[in-house]
Amino acid sequence: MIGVDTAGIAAKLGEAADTATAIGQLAAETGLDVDGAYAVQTALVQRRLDRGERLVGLKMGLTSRAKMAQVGVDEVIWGRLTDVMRVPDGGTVDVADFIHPRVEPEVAFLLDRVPEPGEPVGSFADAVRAVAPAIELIDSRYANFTFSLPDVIADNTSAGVFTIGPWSPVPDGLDNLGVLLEVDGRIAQVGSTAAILGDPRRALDEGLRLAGRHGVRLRSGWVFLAGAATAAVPLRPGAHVRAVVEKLGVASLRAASLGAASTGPAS
Ligand code: OOG
Ligand code: MG
Repeated sequence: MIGVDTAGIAAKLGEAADTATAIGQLAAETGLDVDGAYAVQTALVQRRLDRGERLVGLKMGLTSRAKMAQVGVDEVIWGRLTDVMRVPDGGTVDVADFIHPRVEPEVAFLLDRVPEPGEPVGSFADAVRAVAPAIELIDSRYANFTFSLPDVIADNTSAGVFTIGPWSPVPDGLDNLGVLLEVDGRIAQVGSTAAILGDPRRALDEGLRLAGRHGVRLRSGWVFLAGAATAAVPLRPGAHVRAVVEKLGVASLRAASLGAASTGPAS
């Protein structure tokens, strides 16, 4: 990847997010490959850490066929979550802080004892303390929400903000729980946790493996988003969104009405 301007690409993506202004795709013109794209993602997230944000977790992307089909990229990807990206359950965001926000239903894990590099992956029950329904608000920084694999990796996998519902102890089975995404009381998407790599627990193995390739370790106390079970839907001003996961409960998020004040992300 000689000649790729990692810092320059990260700065463009960071500016696009900070100003909620779409940019054109970058990978084709800059020759960015997957490894180079993760290096850009690292630099992009470092900009947030430099202004005082803290890493609080990892998110998986494109772990379901529905998501792969929606964006036309068919590889599992991962990105980073910071404290400032987390919106309290039932909280409000302002769509004006984003370019073309979409929401999707997720399953979240609260990590407990994650294996050290080189250590065998123990049981899921050892690695995960609790599970919760969650909502991810994604917002590609690319025009028309259109990107290649390296583009979306560089853009921190379209991460915007996320909301975690109440934590529960890990239930016996996680592999076939019903998932609903509701907008203003109407069902917008229906799915099953089986859509997430056959079983969302597999997303953790993939996260350990894929992030491990880039020297990234998962930490006790981190949140882990396993990836959306259904396609994402556009978030409109004034909308009330609920993600319902069987056995786990509900996470909810509101979009402020046009012109209303918000408690959304500071940036
Ligand atoms: C990429 C992010 C995918 C998921 O849960 O699959 C993702 C995108 O759809 O823009 O977060
Ligand atoms: Mg997601």
